[in-house]
Amino acid sequence: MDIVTSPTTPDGNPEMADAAPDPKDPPLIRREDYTPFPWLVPEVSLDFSLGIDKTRVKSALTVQRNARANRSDVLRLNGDGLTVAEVLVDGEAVNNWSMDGGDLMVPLREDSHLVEVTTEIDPAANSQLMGLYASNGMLCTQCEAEGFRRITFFPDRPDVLSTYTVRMKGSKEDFPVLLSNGNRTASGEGEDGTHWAEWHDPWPKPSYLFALVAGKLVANTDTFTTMSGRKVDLAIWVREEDLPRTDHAMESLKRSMKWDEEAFGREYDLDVFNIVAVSDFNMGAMENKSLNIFNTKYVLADEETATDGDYDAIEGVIGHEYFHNWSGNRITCRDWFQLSLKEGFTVLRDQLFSAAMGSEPVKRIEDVRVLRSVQFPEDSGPLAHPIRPDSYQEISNFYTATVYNKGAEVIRMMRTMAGEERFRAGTDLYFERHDGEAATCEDFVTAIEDGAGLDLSEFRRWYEQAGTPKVSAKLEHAGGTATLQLEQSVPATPGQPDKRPMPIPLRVALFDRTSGKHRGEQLLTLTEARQTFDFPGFDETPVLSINRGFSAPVSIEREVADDDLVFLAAHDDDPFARYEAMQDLVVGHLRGLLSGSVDGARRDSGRAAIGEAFRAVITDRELDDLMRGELLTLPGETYLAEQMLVADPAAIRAEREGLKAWLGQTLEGELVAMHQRAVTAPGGMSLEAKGARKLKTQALVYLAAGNPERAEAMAAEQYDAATTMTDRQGALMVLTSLQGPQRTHKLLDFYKRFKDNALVVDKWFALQASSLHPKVLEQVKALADHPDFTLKNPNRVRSLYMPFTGTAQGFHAASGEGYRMIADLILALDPLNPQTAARFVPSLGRWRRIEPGRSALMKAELERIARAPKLSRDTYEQVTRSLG
Ligand code: B3K
Ligand code: ZN
Repeated sequence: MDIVTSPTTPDGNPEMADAAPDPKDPPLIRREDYTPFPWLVPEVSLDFSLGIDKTRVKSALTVQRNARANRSDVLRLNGDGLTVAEVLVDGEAVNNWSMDGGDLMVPLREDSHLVEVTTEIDPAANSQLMGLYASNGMLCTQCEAEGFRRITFFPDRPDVLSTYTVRMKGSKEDFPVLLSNGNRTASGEGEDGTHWAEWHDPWPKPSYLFALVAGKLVANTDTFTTMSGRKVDLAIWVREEDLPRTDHAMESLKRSMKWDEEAFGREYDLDVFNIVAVSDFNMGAMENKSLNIFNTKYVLADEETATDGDYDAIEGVIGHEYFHNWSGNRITCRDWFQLSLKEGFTVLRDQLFSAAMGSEPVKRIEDVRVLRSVQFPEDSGPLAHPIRPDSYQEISNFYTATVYNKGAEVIRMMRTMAGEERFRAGTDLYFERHDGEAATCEDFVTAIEDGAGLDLSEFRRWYEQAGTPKVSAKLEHAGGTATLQLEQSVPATPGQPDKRPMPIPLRVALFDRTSGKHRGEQLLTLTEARQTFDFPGFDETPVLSINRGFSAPVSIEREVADDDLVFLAAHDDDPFARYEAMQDLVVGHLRGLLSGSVDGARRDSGRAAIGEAFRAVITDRELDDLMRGELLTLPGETYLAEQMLVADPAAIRAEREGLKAWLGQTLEGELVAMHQRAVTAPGGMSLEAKGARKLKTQALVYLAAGNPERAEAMAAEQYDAATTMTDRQGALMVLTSLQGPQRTHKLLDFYKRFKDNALVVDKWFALQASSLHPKVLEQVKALADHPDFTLKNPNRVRSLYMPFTGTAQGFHAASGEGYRMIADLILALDPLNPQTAARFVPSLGRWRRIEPGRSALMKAELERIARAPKLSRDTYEQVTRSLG
C-alpha cells in the first residue's frame, strides 16, 4: 500500500484539507492531498434498536495508532446530520469531545482505546436514500460512498478496514427478517414482541460496504457449490408478491459465480450470499459484502412484465455486483479518486460475462453505443474528467460513464495488448498481491505490467488525461505498397489545456477488393502523435478496416468513399467493423446534409447507398437476427450531435427522421416481409427468439416513419397478440410516437393491465416521455400531475424525466420550456434527493455545443439554478462546473 506524506491537516483526513464548508462553496478535495488515517479501527461492533422513525445506534470501535501515518491525538469520526447521545472512552463517559462541522472529535492519548458512541436517527425522514432509510415499510441501507456517516460516527473512508459484528433488535411483526453482512451467528426472542439477530463478517471491510436490512421479506433460495467444494446458501429477498419474478435473477447469480471461477479464478468466500430488492434506490445496485442491495428493476422479471433488454440488464447487474466481491471488496480502493480501480475493472468483467452468456458481437456493439452516447459527450463537455479524477467537491458526482465505462475500455486495451492469457496472469497477480488491501489504480497497472509482461509506462496517461482522442487515418497506395498514416490528438478539457500522445492499440485489416478477403488482422499501437505503417504486396488500394472490435475508445476521422463503407458493411469478418461501416455511412450522409454541403443529387446518391446496404442486411441469410437488428440501427441523435461542433437538435431530428421515412418507404416490402417472418419465429429466451423480437419492432420503427397508417395497424396487432413485454412494449413505443387513435387505446390498455406493477408503470411513463410525438412537452407536463407520479421514488422520477431530456421537440423546444421544466425539476428535487437531482444537470450542461438560440436558454436555466439560495453540494458542483 502506498504511503504518501504530503502536507496535511493534523488528523490526516483529506476531507478536511480545506476551510470549513460554506454551503455555497464546498471544499475541493484533492487526490494529491491523500494521507493515511492516523488510527486503525480493526474491530467494530454495532448495536441497532430498530424503528421506522427512531433507530438507536450504539457503536464500539477498537482503535489503534496507525504506525504508517502521522501521529494525531484526536480521533476524527465523520458524521453527517448526526447528534451525539453519549461518548465513552475505555468504558468511561467523557465530555471532552467536540464537533467540527458534522464530525465528532475525540481526544485520545494512548496507543489503543475502545471508543463507544450512541446516536439516534430517523430512517423515515431520510429522503436522500443515503444511510439507513425506510422503503415500503422496510429498513435498508446505502453507504457508498459516504452514507455510513449518516448512520453513526466513523472514519468513513475506504482505507479504514474493520471486521464488523452487528446486533439488531426490532419488532418481530414489522421486521420479521433481520439481515447484515457475513454470517448470522445468533438470534433470539426479546421482550414486547421484539426479536434480535447477530451477524459477523470475518472479512475486514471499509464502512461503505456495510449493510443492514430489516423487513417483511420472503426469499427465493438455492445453493451453489464453489470450485473447492464450499456450499453457499443463496437467497434473493423480495416482497411476497414479487417472489414469482425472481428466478432469472437467481439463475444469473449462479452463472456469475461459475463464470468468475472459470474466467478469473475467483471463488466465493463465505457460506451465504444474500440479495435484497428495494423499490426506492438511487442507482442500480450495491455490492455490500454478502448482502447486495438491489433496485427492484434489476431483480424482478418474467416474460409478461420484463423485456429482453431487462433480462440482459438483470444478468449484467447481478454479475457486476457479484464480481465486486473480488474487484472492490477483497481489494478495495485507497481513496475515492481510485474509484475506477473497482468500477472500471468490474464493468469490464461484467461485459465479458454478458458477452459469454449471449452474443459477443452484439454485446460489444451495445457497450460501444453506451460509451458513445453517454461517455463521449461527457468527455467533450464541461464535466470532462480523467478516469482517475484529480479533485471533487461531491464524490457522488463522479460515479460517471467516464469512471465506469471508459475505465473499462482502458483496462480492455491492456487486455488487447497483452492477449487474453497474459492479461489473466496480470489479474491473477493483482488479486494475489493486493488481497485484503485498499489499493490504487497505480497498483493495478503495475500488477498488469508485472504479471502480463507489458510496458505500460506511457499507457498510464489514459488514467491522467481526459478527453476522447481523435485519430485521423489516411491510406495511400504506391508501388505495390499501402501506407497508413495515423495522427492522434487529445482535445483540451477543463483544467487540461495541453495533452500528450497516448498509446492507442488499433486492430486493423486491409481487404482485397476483388477477393473480399484480408491476409490477417494486425494490432498496431500508435504511440506517437504521428506515425506511418507500410503494408507491401498490394496491387491495388485495399479497403481499410480500422479499430476493429472498437479496440480503442477513440474517434476515427478519415476520408472514406461510400463504396468502401458499403463493401465493409457487406464483407468485413469483424462484426463490430461491419456495424461501424453502417454507422459511418449514415453519419457521413447526415453530417453532409446538416452542414449544408450536400445538394439534392448527393442526397439521393447517399440515400441510395444506405438503402442498398440496408437491403443487403435484411436479406443476408448468414446473419443472425440479433446482429441484423444492430446493423439496422441508425446512429442516435446524441451521437450525431457529438459529430458537430455546434448542433441544432431540431435539424438533426428532421434529417434523421427524413432518412428513416425514406428507408421505410423504399424498403416497405422487405420490412413487412421481415416483420412477418419474425412473427412466425418460435418464442422463448434463445438468442434466435430474442433476435426475432428485436426485428419485429425494428421493422415497425421504419414503417412508422414511412407509412404511419400501415405501421399503426401492424403495431396494434403486435400489441394485441403479444405474449411478452418485449413485443408489447415495442409495439406501444411505436404507437406512442404516432398520432392515430391506437395510441390512446393502447396506452390506456397498458396502464390498466399493469397499474399495480410499479416497474411496468415506470415503462408507461418512459414510453410517453421519450416519444416522437409533437406534443411530448405537454404530455410530460400532464404526466407530472398523474396520481402515480412522485418525486420521492427515484425510478419514477428517472422514468419520466430522463427520456424526456433526449427529445428534440420537447426538451429542446425552441421556446426553452423543456429546459425550464428540467431546471424546475432539479430545484424541486434537490432538497429531497440531491444525488438524483444532480444527475439531471449534465443535460443542460451541453449548452456550449448547441446552436446559439437554445444555448442561451440552457445557460440561463443553469444560472437560475445557481442563484437558488440553498443548493446541495451535489447540484452546486455540477451546475458551477457546467457554467465554468
Ligand atoms: N458501487 C455502487 C455504486 C454506488 C454509487 C454511490 N453513489 C454500485 C456499483 O457500481 O456496483
Ligand atoms: Zn460497480
